[in-house]
Amino acid sequence: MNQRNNHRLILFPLPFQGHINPMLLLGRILYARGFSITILHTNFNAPDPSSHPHFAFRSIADGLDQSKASKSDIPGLISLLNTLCVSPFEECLREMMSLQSGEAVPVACLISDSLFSFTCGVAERLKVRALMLRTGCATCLYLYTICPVLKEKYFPIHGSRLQETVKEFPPLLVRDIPAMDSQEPGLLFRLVDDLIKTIKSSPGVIFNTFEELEQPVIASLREVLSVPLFPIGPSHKFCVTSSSSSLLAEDRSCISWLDEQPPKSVIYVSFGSVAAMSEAEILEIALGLACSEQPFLWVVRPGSVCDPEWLEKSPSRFLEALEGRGKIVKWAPQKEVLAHPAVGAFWTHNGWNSTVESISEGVPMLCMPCFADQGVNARYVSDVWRIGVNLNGGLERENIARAIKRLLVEREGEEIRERALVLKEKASACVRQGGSSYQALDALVSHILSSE
Ligand code: U2F
Repeated sequence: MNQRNNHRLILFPLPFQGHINPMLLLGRILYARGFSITILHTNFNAPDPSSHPHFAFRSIADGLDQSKASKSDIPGLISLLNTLCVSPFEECLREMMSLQSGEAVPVACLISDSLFSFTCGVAERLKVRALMLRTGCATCLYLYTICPVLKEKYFPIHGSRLQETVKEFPPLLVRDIPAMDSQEPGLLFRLVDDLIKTIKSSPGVIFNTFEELEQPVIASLREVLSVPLFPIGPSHKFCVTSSSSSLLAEDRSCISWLDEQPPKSVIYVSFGSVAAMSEAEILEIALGLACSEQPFLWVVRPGSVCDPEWLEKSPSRFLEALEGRGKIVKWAPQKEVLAHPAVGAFWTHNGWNSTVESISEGVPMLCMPCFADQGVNARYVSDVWRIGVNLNGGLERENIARAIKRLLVEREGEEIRERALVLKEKASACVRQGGSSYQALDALVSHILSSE
């Protein structure tokens, strides 16, 4: 399996957890196909090389003043990185491609996160091909291609229209259209515009999705973009061994806690690596979990809560629920948690990685999208694939408890689980030899090698 093919790939992830994970997974997959892998990364949110001993790591000095980088303005941060990284990235890539660089294996291709829109231009100047990794779903990218129409017709989004169906793309509702706060008005539209231009001029786009999940949209996207698309998901299912690219330490005590719980009884709660909650929201979640009377495993990430002392101030009812029935960790080995037989449902923000990981294990979802593509992902989970429910009615304790019981206790939950298991089987089949993602991976490898 590990016969080297004398080609080096340079992978350049956007420095956020939800982008680092799929890029490093892609590196592992392509390493197993014989490529040498170099991860080029920013100093900001740098991945830990010790978890990936087979990869080479090189950092570029992004010059980001972390104290000034607003983590609540993600579009602003992405835009800033797109400015700060250009010169150090070009310098580093040039050095790696020069004969003097001392790299034993020549560079065959660059694979960049598609939100780094400047990499295409640099690659063109240095005459290296730059494939793009898109870390969201294909459906969302398709929506971005019709962004001018949506902008014209639905923006600014008014409360009265939130429940309206998007006529150009049912069953999406206006509330699901990707949006994200930024201090600079219109910045999200500019980023989307850059993203589509970058992708259209690239030699190919890789996705962590699979044909059976997102057809016919993948076909429409192929037509609109006119570039080769490689849906190779669920990518983590190509890797036999697990290895973490977490920026936070995983608390493995939750696995032994899960071992003690009855099968399919636990609601796993995690809202990803970016979303933050107000104190009032956290309290409502805590009381909703307490009222649900079901076991729960809850990830409360440092930085996702305004007041780090919130647990000490929690009402006694919640603390009682923690006596054996609940477990809180700062960061979990999520893929392992979702694969655990005790987990019966996943309350998620529907970041694309979490959505795919849940689908791969056949775990029904309670959807609570926060921003960006998450509304689209959640709508597909609840209305298209019908493997979860939306937290309609808002973040309110009785409502939360009711939704959890719908999934874990009631007949409706069983039907949802049956559909989720059918989709899980499709996800497993597509990474097996001859499956759609397996073929897409073969095609990707040939595509990379044909660039010579
Ligand atoms: C952004 O999403 P997030 O990073 O907030 O969420 P995910 O896409 O679900 O990715 C989170 C990853 O972190 C892992 C989890 C996922 O691979 O398994 N993880 C973990 O290991 N332990 C934990 O306790 C919690 C999570 C963005 F906000 C979304 O809108 C995008 O869809 C996404 C991809 O572009 O990036």
